[in-house]
Amino acid sequence: MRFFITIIVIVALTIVVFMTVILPLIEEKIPNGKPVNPELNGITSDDDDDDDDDDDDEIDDPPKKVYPDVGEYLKVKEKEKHLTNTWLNTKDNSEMVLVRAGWFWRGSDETRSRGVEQPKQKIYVNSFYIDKYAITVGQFRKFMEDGGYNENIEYWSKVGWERRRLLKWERPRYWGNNTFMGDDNPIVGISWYEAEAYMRWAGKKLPNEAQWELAARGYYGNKYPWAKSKGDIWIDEACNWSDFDPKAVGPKRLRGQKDGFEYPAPVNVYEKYASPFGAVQMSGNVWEWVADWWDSHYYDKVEENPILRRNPVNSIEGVVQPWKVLKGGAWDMSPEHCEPSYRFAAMPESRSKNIGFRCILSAEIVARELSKNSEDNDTPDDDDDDDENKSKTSKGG
Ligand SMILES: [Ca+2]
Repeated sequence: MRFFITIIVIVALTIVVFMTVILPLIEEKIPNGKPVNPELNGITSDDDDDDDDDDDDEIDDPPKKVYPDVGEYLKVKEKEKHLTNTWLNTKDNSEMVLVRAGWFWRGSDETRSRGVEQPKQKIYVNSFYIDKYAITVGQFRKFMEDGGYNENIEYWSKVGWERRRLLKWERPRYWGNNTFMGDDNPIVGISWYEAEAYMRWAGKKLPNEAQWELAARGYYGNKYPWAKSKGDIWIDEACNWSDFDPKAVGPKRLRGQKDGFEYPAPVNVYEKYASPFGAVQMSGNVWEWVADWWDSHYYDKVEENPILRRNPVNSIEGVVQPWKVLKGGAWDMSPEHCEPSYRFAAMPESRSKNIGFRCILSAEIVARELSKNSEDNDTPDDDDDDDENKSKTSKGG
């Protein structure tokens, strides 16, 4: 009997010791019972609640309200308060304007243009800077003087250089034609590959279709760039389009009776009709090459795949339609073509007198330059680095 009592006491004591001493020690070694990702150096993210491996459906749907609601916009602004509203890319002396990250409406509900702008959809784009103006003849001349078409093969992609050799591109197609040669006129007659070589020389990139459209329309899917201050209606004098009057006789038939220009206008005309971010002539004057390959069903694909709703860019060359996307309309196009939602396309080898381009820089690159500059300013330094390939903040507003 005594033996059994001793056994029961020992078992009871063992259980008590296990519960009160050993168990807490074991639990302490597994904080919150969560695995820690060694790649994150022990840091766990705020939304670390889902530890399932299979969280493909974690990509957020776009918020119900279109960004920016003021609170969210201010949050991004606070996070990026180091970014200046404007930037000067000193390599090609181009003013650039900041477009802050956010969701925006792209596409159009209108059933015109073969339905390629549908469905209208919410897209998220990271912060970037875009050229305030299209690249000019004067800027392109600098690229040429810097050996852009000659031995500087590093400016060209492999495919671009092959095309240049094969098709004997030595200069833009209309170079020397006075109609297109004003220094402040947009460069035209350049293929997509020549635009690509320029952007590499200038240390910039071509915008993708989503970036271009956000820069032109703003977050709310405005129909026209000037909507912010002028209402969202077509204005004959707000951009250079084909205001050609076939019924008129004599000089009045010419394009330019309403907007002032029969052929391409200098890039700084119509400044007061700039986009919400300050980009000028996002409608009319010249079509602009963007990075994306053409796909008439691309918006459907984006709609079906939530991952594509953030920073979408179509990098797949079409087999039947190996074209690049063009945006913005041109001096010889109708108002409909000049709507920023309108999608157009051309062979990348096309060198048309109504196609030009502008460039972008990611906000990360500018942020890096800004912090470099502020470090430079901390130490007195008289060196003038103007001819180096680096950028500085613009003093202008
Ligand atoms: Ca015109």
